[in-house]
Amino acid sequence: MTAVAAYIGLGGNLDDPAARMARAFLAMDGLPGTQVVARSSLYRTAPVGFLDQPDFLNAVVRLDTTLSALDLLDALLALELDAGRQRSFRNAPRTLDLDVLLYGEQQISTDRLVVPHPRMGTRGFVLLPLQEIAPDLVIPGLGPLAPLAQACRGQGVDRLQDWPA
Ligand code: PH2
Ligand code: MG
Ligand code: MG
Repeated sequence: MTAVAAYIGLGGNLDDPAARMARAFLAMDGLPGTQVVARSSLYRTAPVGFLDQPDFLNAVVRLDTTLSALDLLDALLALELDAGRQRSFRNAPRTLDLDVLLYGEQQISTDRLVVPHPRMGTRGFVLLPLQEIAPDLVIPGLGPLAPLAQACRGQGVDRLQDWPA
């Protein structure tokens, strides 16, 4: 089976999210039929949606994977649980969030998964890290990434230099 390029958004704002994201990066690389082929820097980002919570760390990785989109979703949900993720309310603080942003050029709309991620087109914490690793990307249904990312400047998304060891 040929591999699909999938882009995954990582985020967290509780209990050392940088270390959790670094572990998630290795864990994703270890999924069946899956390799991490690019990763953005870490970004410190102002919370979106529910504002009264700590700043987030965010990043985006590209996976090449032979997993189906739903198998990939299930694998990422399992990694979130491993990281102690609890679901209290929408946009709540969290230890680790792993979102399927893009799965090849596919547009997917099922009960469990909508791809492209339905809110990614206006979120600087997704689009700016994504632009770092895939500047020429065209997002199915939304068009070229560059102008979408440009419109998100000013959302309080700051690139940090290093991932933790
Ligand atoms: N995730 C959300 C809601 N708000 N804000 C930032 N800065 N980063 C996130 O990852 C984030 C958010 C829902 O998943
Ligand atoms: Mg999310
Ligand atoms: Mg999520």
